[in-house]
Amino acid sequence: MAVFILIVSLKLMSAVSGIDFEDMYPSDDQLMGPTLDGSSPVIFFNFPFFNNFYDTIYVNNNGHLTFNSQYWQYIPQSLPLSDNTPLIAVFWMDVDTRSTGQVWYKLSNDSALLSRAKADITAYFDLQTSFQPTSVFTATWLDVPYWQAAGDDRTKRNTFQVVLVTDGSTSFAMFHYQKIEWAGYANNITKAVVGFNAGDTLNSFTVNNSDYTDVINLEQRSNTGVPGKFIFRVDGTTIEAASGSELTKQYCCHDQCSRFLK
Ligand SMILES: [Ca+2]
Repeated sequence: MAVFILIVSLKLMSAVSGIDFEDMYPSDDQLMGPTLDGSSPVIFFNFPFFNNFYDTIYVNNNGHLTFNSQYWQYIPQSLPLSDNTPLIAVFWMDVDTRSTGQVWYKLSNDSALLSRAKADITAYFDLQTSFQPTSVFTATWLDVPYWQAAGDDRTKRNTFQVVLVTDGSTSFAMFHYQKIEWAGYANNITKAVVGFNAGDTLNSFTVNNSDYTDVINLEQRSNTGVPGKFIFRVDGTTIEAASGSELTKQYCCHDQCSRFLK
């Protein structure tokens, strides 16, 4: 009996995951080639971010998006950055897709997808009931390993996604964490960074603030009530978190101020 319980327990433990894969958005359009620190070519996409308007975006292999140029930096940095790079860190760590794992992205104005995005946004932002998105940009890191993973870590994979939604003046970012099995190098001292950087060296918002445990458990956390699903409004001076059930306990915004949400 004890063995049976142990087996069941192990299966339950291994089944822990974040947002269901079928609840992620489609991104099956452009596939980035195998790369260590490469980026997509320029993608023309109008997106308001931290009181600025950008008309280009890049998907970078190491778990981030940038607006003005490709960005190869593989070592996650504390936010705000000191180098004037506006950046969305979905899961900033040293991804390596040279032998396995894929990074996909897709820009769409498909009406069904826009309706789905509108429903997602208006479910959590009370003042956005009239919001009519005009485009959705999705990037997905699918079963990606990290650079020089050794030992047991060689089989660990992460699957996560960012969905950008905008009507041209108001904009939102959804983070979807389906499976997070690694969050740093073997020593776990360098950990993934998740958040938003305005690029003015002053304004930023960091989702995971404290330690390795925070970021390795992102798939079970949320600001929407759905494990592994976060939504933020990102067009203004400050980042606004979704008003759903707060499963994530710690946030950080604007330098080092931190606050607990419920
Ligand atoms: Ca890399």
